[in-house]
Amino acid sequence: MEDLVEALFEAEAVKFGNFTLKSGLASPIYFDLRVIVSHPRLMLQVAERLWDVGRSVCHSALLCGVPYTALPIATLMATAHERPMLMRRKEAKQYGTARMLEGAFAAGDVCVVVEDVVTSGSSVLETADVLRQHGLQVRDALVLLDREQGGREILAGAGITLHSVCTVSRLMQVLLDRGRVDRATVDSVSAFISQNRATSPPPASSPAPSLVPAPGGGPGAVAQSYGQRARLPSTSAVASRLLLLMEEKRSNLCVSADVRMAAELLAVARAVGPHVCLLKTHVDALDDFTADLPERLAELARSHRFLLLEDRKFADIGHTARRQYQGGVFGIASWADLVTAHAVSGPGGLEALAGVGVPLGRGCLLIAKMSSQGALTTQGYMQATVAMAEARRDFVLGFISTERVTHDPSLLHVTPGVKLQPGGDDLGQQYLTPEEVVGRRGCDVMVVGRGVLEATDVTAAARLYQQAGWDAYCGRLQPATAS
Ligand code: 5BU
Repeated sequence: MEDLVEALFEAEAVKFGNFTLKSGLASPIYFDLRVIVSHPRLMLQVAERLWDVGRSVCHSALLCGVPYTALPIATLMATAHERPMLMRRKEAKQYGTARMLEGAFAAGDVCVVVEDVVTSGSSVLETADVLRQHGLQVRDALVLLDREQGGREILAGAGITLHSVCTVSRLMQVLLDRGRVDRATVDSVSAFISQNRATSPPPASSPAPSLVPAPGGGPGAVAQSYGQRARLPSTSAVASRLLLLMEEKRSNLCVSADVRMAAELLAVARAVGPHVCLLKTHVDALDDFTADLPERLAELARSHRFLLLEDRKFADIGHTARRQYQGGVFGIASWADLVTAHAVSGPGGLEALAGVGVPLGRGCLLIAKMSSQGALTTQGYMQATVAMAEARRDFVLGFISTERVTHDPSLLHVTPGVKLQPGGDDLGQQYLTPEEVVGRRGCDVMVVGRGVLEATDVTAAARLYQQAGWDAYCGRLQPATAS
């Protein structure tokens, strides 16, 4: 294995310096395993080492490489050991059979996923999802390099065991022992890895999460101010806009303006405008939506400095979701700063929404854990949602969730089901208090609908919630950063 590590270094499949990752994070280490196609002996070595770690699970399984880098690697493994292979397409063909998966298989067959590098596990999950949608069983994934940034745990949450040839720590030790890197480089890589771990949520049976610092000892999201988080390099432009606005207005309150008439909606926007960072709408529930309403709402949003969140909960296949976002009578993309979407339809739906939203500077909150009783948003689902968000950080600024699903300070947690009196309604809604949501659970924005709307004085109620949310936030900050 030591020789393989050195050969990867010589082929420049491992590099050190300052790199900006797909996620926007600045990293001192970069892996580019694509280069190994130019080094046939190295490719064979990689395939053999992967077979060695996966021998016990591969001997009777189909193999599928994550496109594109792992495709030739999986091919070498399959031919050398006479195992049948499957090929996953990244895009369905536009002609002939529109298949996403090529090769012969039957429902119930076991397939092992092969990948070059795993960070959060999202690319393995994407391929595993396609395989599972075709009735295949995916229980194991083989990877050459585990970056030790939470991928193993996230995959475990989705029922997949990760078998790795090498971890980044091991790789750094080998390169240090062989005089290829110095101690300072090893230290900067290990600091980066521990500060940028995608964390998995606690198991379903554990009590409500308490506030813990980020793994590795760095300041987690809950210990940093909104303003500090707005300025992190990994925070997207739209998330920064919201975080700065929250800091400036001293508000982590989103009022859910669930009313029947457009005039009522405008009146609520006017009444709560000074106290909120977000105004949430359900325009499809209005009795009298008209084309001029969005511009009138946008005007109020500009003058009171809040963002508009249309709680559309997109959940369809990409082709349909794109139309729903861009077109129709509501033309949501043209006015809503943020939208909500379910992860249930897989990455294609999100991809389509991002294709419309990103060029317009819009953002999306993925629904990780709903507030309603009996919601089917289970731990495995929540973890897969995090992985999906991480793969589209240019569009996804965080989650709708009743608990934190990641410690990453650049992702926001927006929580519905909030009232000063805990309890619920007769249709399964469950309420938590601002102190529980923001103070104890470490969520960032609280969504309040009826708690404000049913008050006799809507403005006074919004002010009360604003204060309660802000007190809970200040209480959770370290004394040094409390404002
Ligand atoms: P309430 O009146 O505070 O219960 O309103 C809550 C709002 O948040 C309402 O518009 C819901 O559609 C929305 N919501 C929610 O309550 N729970 C969820 O899990 C999601 C959205 Br997602």
